[in-house]
Amino acid sequence: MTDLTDLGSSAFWRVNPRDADPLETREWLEAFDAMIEAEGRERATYLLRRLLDHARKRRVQLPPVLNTPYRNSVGLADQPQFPGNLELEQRLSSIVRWNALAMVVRANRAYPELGGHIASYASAADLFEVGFNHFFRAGPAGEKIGAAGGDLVYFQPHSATGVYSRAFLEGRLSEAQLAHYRRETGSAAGEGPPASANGPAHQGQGLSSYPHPWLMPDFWQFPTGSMGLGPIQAIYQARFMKYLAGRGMLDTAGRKVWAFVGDGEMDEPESLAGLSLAARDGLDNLILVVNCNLQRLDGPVRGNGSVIQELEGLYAGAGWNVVKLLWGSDWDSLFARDDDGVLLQRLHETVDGEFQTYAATDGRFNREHFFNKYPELQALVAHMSDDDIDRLRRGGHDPVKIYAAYHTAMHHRGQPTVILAQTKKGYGMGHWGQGKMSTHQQKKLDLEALRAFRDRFSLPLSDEDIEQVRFFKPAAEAPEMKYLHARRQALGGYLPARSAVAPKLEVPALSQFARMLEGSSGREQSTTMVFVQMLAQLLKDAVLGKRIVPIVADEARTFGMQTLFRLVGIYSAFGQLYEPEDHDELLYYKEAKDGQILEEGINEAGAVSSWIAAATSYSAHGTPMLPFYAFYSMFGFQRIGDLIWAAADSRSRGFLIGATAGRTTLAGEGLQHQDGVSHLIASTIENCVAYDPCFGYEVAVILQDGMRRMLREQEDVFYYVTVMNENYVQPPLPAGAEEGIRRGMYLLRRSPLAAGAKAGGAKNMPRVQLLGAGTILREALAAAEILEQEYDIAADVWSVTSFTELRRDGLECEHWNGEHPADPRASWVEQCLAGARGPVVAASDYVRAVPDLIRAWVPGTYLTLGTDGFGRSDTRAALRRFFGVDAQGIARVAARAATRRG
Ligand SMILES: Cc1ncc(C[n+]2csc(CCOP(=O)(O)OP(=O)(O)O)c2C)c(N)n1
Repeated sequence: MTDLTDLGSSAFWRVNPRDADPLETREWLEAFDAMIEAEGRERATYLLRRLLDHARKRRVQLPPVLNTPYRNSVGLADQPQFPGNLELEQRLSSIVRWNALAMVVRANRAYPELGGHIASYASAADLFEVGFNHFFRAGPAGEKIGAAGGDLVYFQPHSATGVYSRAFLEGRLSEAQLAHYRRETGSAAGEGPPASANGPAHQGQGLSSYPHPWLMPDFWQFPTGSMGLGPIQAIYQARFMKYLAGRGMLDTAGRKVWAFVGDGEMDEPESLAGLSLAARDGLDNLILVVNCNLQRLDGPVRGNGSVIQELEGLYAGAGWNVVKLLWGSDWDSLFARDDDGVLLQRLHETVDGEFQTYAATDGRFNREHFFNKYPELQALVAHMSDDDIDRLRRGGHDPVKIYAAYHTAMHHRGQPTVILAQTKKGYGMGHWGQGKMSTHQQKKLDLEALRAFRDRFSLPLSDEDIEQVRFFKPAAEAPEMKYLHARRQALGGYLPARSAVAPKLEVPALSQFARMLEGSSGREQSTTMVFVQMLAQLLKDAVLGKRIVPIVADEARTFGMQTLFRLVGIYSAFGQLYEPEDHDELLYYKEAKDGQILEEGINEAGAVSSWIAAATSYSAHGTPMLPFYAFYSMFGFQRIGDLIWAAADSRSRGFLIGATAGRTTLAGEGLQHQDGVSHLIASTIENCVAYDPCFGYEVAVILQDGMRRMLREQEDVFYYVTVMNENYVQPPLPAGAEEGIRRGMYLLRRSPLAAGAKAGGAKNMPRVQLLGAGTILREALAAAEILEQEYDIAADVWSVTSFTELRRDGLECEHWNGEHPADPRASWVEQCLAGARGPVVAASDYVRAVPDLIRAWVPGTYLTLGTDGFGRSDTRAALRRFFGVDAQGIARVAARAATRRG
């Protein structure tokens, strides 16, 4: 047998080193067996532990103990009886496979640019189907403790075709919908009205490329299309379900979160980001299935090693229950006869690049290159024909083995489970796709390949059906169709299905926030403090209090939120097993099983995943929650923008609070921390309502309105509100300002000089309109004083709470006016500035592109000031001077513009 020590570190995960003294080894093993026989497995574990301790003391190098042999974790003896009808399930999965393939082939025949994938679902089909037939429970999400709710399934995104295909058989999607896979706008000739910029997001009857709740709100629950976001969202969803239960909000016992991910996808940092949390919190409601077809897009995932062994070590090391699902039932007898371990040895020395080749070749090739390597192995398969060898299935293609693995995972307690399922990419696509290097991109199959597929899966399709690539659905009374429906009925209904049924909640009236509306009576206060006060008040609200989910990523003290630790506690699956260092203080660090705060540590991706779970709880659990995730604004849209995009797709409802916001307001932290862009990025997200308020009363109006829209009106929007750490006196709410605050701008200061001018004084006195946002509004107010005192220029000052909302309103008016030329509407910007004289100068703590968003609706001269470029450290005053957004800078620009005109 080969000496495997020369295989190098790439084979580290597989290799069993050479046995220098087999006889001695056997004696040790026999003694070990005898001990197990006599004293049981527990004693064996104890002895092993002692032996390991002893070996460590003697400085003996330990083997990688987290890896188990390259075999199924569930042994034949522990395998449960398969409860289904294998023949009918086989027939069903073949039909689902066909329709999934047909969708892609038809779409690309007609329009080659549409794309799509065949090979991924071909590898995942059996994994999905066993779930659908035996495990995924559906059920209405419920408000009440004890209400049954279904399982939540995160599907591997580019296998969406298989989910559509099954829903077609179930009668939930029509043939026309399948025929419109990846054609969603309905804008082709004769297919309904063209989608307009402001029209409904989804007008056509087409199916989205990947799972997108935004596009198919009755169907998809969880967006997974961006690799890595599925696994992290699933982990935090499972944790959120424990949180809901821990807090007595909802009984989530028995419900599972299933997530199907690719082995290539496991390379994403987000895929791994939640691993230790899942184990730490003992998320036994989570089952992650990694579809290990050993390939990703370009080639093998670990050509020179073993992705399965690597992942096993990783998950086991993090504390997960690992179930390997590697070989189908036909391997059982081979392993049973593998007395000298030669089969296992051969598997261990084979790297994934070779396994791929074995997947792409036939039985004869496999015999010659895999089995014939050692005489003992050759003998092991001597009784098998090449076809028999060809038919040896990998675990992820054998429903019996899949069932056994899922069953084990379902009954495991105290840990999350990962199932490492070995499959073949492009399974059943023959030499046109199976195991081929380029199979991921395969979108078209010729007639010969389609016929071969039909024969391979015994599909009752004529040559004509094949030529037309017709979808196939058996008659309603066909036994497989009855079986399909019966299975789903037994499991509570059909899924995926997204619901938005949840109670509408009453939110406090604005008047209840009198403290914030009245101003700070001369005391200096930051908007962050106002936000925290408001949050503290909301936590005591009779209706909303328990639904608030404060979330932080280790910055609570930065934002002055530590007072909440004691007030509502920090959620911990284990309560508090230690006496906190500050226990004798009033506001000590309190962890509790029913704690309300989610303290995620330095993990923005995890924190926003928690936020998504809470912000979509109205849908996934029928239980509306109101999450506030407060973070360093620079580490939001920029750092974890893709997750926020997924949140938007998920129709999240909740508040993102960008704290320590602004490029010159967060003074000393410098280039990496100072945010001048988040509002620009926020403006690109259709359902993100973003505000950059300056004063506490503006924060109060915005948050109250947000709660109203999201919880009472149940609009699918979420809010991004920036708050700052600069302290200044908070003025009271000016009479009648609410509407302007909500719509994006209002007149805060009318120039006293201009009032005099009206009365007949300086009639032609130059005048300017200053627009200020965030703390830069205060610079605009100061600039107005300078203009009046030093330049004799009258200046009106407008507080702009949201350039992005103003733009949205402008675009809507534009669209309306295009459709209704006889009944034109003016945008809010136009309405506000209609009677205003003089050039308009806007300044904010963000890049100039932010105020530029409203340029189209500003009459006359419009000059914008901002903080373009990189941030840097200095005092606020120096930074504002540097970027030209200080009072002097604004005044200078305004004066020049006013006098030029004058
Ligand atoms: C963040 C991100 N990067 C890249 C892609 C493009 N992409 C889609 S599928 C895929 C390969 C996936 O391989 P794997 O996870 O092994 O799944 P398989 O198709 O092999 O089952 C890639 C790179 C993506 N969807 N998301």
